[in-house]
This record gives sequence, structure tokens and C-alpha cells, in this order.
Amino acid sequence: MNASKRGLLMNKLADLIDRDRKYLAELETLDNGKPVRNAYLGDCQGIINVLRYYAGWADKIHGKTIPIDGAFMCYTRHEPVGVCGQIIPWNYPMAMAGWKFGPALACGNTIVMKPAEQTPLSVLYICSLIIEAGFPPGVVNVVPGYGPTAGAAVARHPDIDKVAFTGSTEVGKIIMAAAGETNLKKVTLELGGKSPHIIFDDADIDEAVKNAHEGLFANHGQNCCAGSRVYVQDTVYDEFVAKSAALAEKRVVGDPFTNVQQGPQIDQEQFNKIMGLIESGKEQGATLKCGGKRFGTQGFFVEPTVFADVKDDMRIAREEIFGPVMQILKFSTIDEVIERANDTQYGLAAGVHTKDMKRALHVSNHIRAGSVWINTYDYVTAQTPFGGYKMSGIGRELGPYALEHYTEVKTVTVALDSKAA
Ligand code: TXE
Repeated sequence: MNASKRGLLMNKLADLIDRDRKYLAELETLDNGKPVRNAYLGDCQGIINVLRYYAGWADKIHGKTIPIDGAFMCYTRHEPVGVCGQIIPWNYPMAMAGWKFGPALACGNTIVMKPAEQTPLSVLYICSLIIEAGFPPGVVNVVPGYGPTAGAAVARHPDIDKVAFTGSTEVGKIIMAAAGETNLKKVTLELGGKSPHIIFDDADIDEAVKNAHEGLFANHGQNCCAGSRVYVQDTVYDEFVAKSAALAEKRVVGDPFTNVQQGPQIDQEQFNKIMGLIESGKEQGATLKCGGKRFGTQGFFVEPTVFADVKDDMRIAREEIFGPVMQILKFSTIDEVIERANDTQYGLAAGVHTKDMKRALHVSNHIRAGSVWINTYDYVTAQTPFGGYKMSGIGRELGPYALEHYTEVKTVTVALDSKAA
């Protein structure tokens, strides 16, 4: 179909999601456990924004004419990659579907998506909206199932040309190996993180406490760029720890269909992982400032937890917890904190709080991470690339950068009778 028609269909889909967003938000909360208000305002708006952003790109993806030597004309075509396998996680089911659908559809690809086994409902409902919007049959296919079966089939399938994966670093390696062992399908990965959030003593401390709090506790800590290593300069350390613990204690936990900030963790497995890491923090000598236990007696609720006096080699400072558990570490100098912040296998995101912009830019230049936020945290938009250095991933999602992963570039060279002027 015409490229412009693809854009219209994508906008139509965004309209339909907007029409049904109350239902979709409730479905997301039922499946995932996040507060329904967040699902409505955050996740639904997230997929709408991304679809609209890429709808605008649909008829603006094109090649170049290149002035090569000799009597030739040369141009490039940006063609779709073909069939794109997309495997997504459970922490932001709808939003992750949007990040994957948007660039793939704008570039004219077809999709085989496997949602996470914990959270297939919202994307299955969106399938009905894709039909209603008028996409041709076969363009978007959703195959729910487990990772080692349905997911592995996507990663290994010889007729799938590209696989885009968001999930754990461990499974990211399996996906990449599967592509290598089969048809060398193109691979993009968005994996885990252990992101540093650095607070200098000249920062607005109350603002920094608030940003560090949301940067970690948002989505129950189930966020790949959660600022889970909070480095605070020694001169303001005690004040920062006291205020962070006080804020965490006030966080409202409970039934996500009511007016709370935090619902249950996704499942027993994640709940056990989080509780195990909290225990390791206590055993390895971190100071528990608040939380540290199961919340209530039913379900996978975890008390918002803050650890102080955390050392770089503790498990809670090295492993992705993916839960509502904040680690606060102390530092003295800028060089020291840069070195410690970079001492991780991950490189997804980082934050810096300071009023000194030269210092902020120096830190930002030296941190090996795909996103750096200065005096804010976790501000991700449809227009801006997102992805990881090191073992946090390969490639970028969102913004124009994602389009490169969904196109093949063809160089066409034509012999002429004489050199073009
Ligand atoms: O992830 P998995 P899990 C991190 C976070 C979390 C940990 C484990 O630290 O605690 O990973 O979570 C599919 N072949 N993140 O076990 O297994 C699976 O079905 C193909 C960070 O839930 O990586 C699901 O659709 N696919 C993260 C998706 O991979 C396979 C988000 C993610 O599941 C597969 C989630 C296989 N062999 C967890 N095995 C982020 N980057 O945001 C599983 N899957």
C-alpha cells in the first residue's frame, strides 16, 4: 500500500486505543498489577504517542541519490527488513508493544509478536483494534506463549528476518545465539540495567530526593532504567538518606484498582527474587532504613525499601533487583563517582543532580550509558532514542534511530551514456 496509507492506519489505531483506553488500562492493571491510574495516564498514553510519532514517519522514509564517480546514476532505497519477530516483557506490556509496532509498521514490515506469558491481555485486545483499523490480514500477528517454546520459535525461525527483544540480559544472550545458529536474523536487544543516579551536594536536595524516589519506585521498581544505585555526596548524605526513607515510608501500597502508588509485583518468581536480594542486603551489612518485608499477608506486595551504607560489591549494588528497593551509596569526588558508576556490566541509563552545568556535562560525557538525565530522571519520549551500552543491549528504540533497524538499504547503480552533470 502507499506509505501515506500506513501512516493513516497507524493514526487510526492510536485513535481506537484512545477510544478504549479506560478498558485497556483496566485490562493492563488486571494482568500486571500496576495502579490503574498509571496504566491510563502512562502506558496507554505511551503507546498512543509512539504510534502517532511513527505514523508521521511512514511516508518520510527514503533513500538518497549519491554523486559517484563515472557515468553512473546511483541511489539508495530503504526497504522493509521483512518479517520482524518481537518478544516483549511484562513490565510495560502495552508501551513495549508500541515501541516495537511503531517503527516496524512505519517502515512497511510485518510482525510476529510474542507478549510475555504473564501479560498477554492488552496486546491481544489491541489485535481486535488492528483489525478494526483496517490493517491487512497478516501484517500484525500476535502469538502468546512461554519463552522457551513460543519465544524460542520466533528467535530460531528461518523465515523471520529480524528479532527485537526486550527482557533479561540472560535471555538476550539466548536470542542472539539462536540468531547466530539459524539464519543470522538481525538482532536488537533492550536488556537489564543497574543505573547510577548521582546527587552532588549543590543540588536542590528536595527535588533530587523526589526524582530519585520516582526514578526507583515507579512501576514498583520493575523498570529497566530504575535508578537503583543512588550515589550521594558525603556532605549531604545523611540528609538525603533521612528524606528518602521518609518519602518511601509514605508511599501508598495496595489494591491497584484503588488510589495507590504501588500494587503487587508481577509474580511469585519476581517476589522471591526481590525478597532474596533484600535478605542479602541485610546479611552483607547494608543499613535497612525502611521497608524490607512483605507488605500485608496476601499477594506479591513488597514494602518500599531503602538501604543506606551500601558498598559497591554488595549483591544489591550489582544485581538488577527489579523491585521497590533503593540502594544509597556515599561518594566524595567527581572522579571517584564516575569510576564507580561505570563499574557495572550494564549501561542503560544514569542521572545527575547538580546546579553546576559544566559538572553535569562532564559526568554525562564520561558515563557509559544510553540515556543520561540531568536534574530529572526517566524522561523517555517517542522522539528520543533509547537503548543500552555494554550488556544493556544492542541498537536503539524510539526516535528516528529505531528506523535504521527496520530497514534494509539497497544501493542501485545505473550505467548512463555520459556523466550526470
Ligand atoms: O525475563 P525474561 P523474566 C529482567 C529483570 C527481571 C529478570 C527476569 O531483572 O527480574 O529480567 O524476568 C521471553 N527465548 N527484566 O524472567 O525471561 C519471555 O517469555 C525467547 C528486565 O520475566 O527475559 C518474555 O516474553 N524468548 C526487562 C520475555 O522473554 C524468551 C524486562 C522477557 O522474559 C525465552 C523484564 C527464550 N528462551 C525483565 N525465555 C527490561 N529490559 O525491561 C524467555 N523469553
